[in-house]
Amino acid sequence: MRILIHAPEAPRWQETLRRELRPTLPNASIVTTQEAGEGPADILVVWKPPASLLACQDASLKAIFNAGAGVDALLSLPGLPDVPIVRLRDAGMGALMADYALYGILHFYRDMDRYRQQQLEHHWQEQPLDDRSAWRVGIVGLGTLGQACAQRIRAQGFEVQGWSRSEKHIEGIKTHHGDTGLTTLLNTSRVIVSLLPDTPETRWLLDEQRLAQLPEGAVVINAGRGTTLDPDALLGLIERGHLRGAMLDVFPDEPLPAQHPLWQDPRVIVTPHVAAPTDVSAGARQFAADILALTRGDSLDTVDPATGY
Ligand code: NDP
Ligand code: OXD
Repeated sequence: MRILIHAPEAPRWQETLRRELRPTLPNASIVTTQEAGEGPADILVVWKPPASLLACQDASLKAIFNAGAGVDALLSLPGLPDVPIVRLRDAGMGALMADYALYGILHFYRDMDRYRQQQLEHHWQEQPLDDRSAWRVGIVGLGTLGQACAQRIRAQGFEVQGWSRSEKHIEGIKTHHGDTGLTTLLNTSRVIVSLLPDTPETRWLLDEQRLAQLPEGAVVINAGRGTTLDPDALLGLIERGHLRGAMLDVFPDEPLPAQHPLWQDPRVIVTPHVAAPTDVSAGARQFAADILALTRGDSLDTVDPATGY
């Protein structure tokens, strides 16, 4: 079996996959495109691969393993082979994403945006502290990462609700789905944390009309995909005073262009797509277990190309 890895920014995939697979698949050849070049494989492990790597695959390809949670970059490539696609499920990202979301919520809830401004003006003034109950958090996209965030934020004493495509029942979390569900969630959340994948259905979902459904003074956190939220609409609502601020990790164009007004606005925190880096060891352990399952003919949890995630 030939496992070809294309993840030049994360060299530890090869070493960890080798370690995990050696006891069961001692003869598997596990090589990177950097050392072996592009060519046919039985299994591809890739993060944002070039289309040329897909173009040289043949009938021996059994599956593609996407070394990240979002599959948008992979699914958008022309000539994607018709084989099962497996993506990372959590792989250490849930805990880090929950840190990120919690940081953003506390930043605004504890008035750090206002204290920062006061500091710049050398102005000493205590801000009245809200009760946590006034800061209901809405998680838009209640999947692996959304649920990890929901549980942690709830454990910190915030009321949490969430929205997903399918109906869900999660203890302690009010859940919504469908168009009306999204409106209800937006109308009743002081902060939203968006963790949506980029799919044909979610693209530009959080547009001006939907963002305006948030109550006055609400805060937006987006760490899913930049294409799910219209940044100009967001900025307009902040400038008009309807929204208080935002923390954004993902953008329609990355890196965020140097001239983009989001860089300048003190009410917006911009981070460079770092909310939840993958724990490569955990990811490689998942993929090793999945590759072994594949060799046994067991069914795998795979991406649905029709829904796009
Ligand atoms: P999941 O696939 O587990 O969850 C996606 C969630 O979005 C699910 O709850 C799904 O609903 C919901 N969803 C998808 N389409 C729709 C729709 N049309 N309407 C309503 N809800 C919808 O993904 P993860 O939680 O693992 O990851 C989420 C995203 O986070 C990734 O796709 C990636 O883009 C991003 N990401 C960002 C990182 C960063 O560092 N900024 C790091 C890692 C991931 P349902 O539950 O019903 O299927
Ligand atoms: C991912 C990401 O999708 O890092 O894994 O954005």
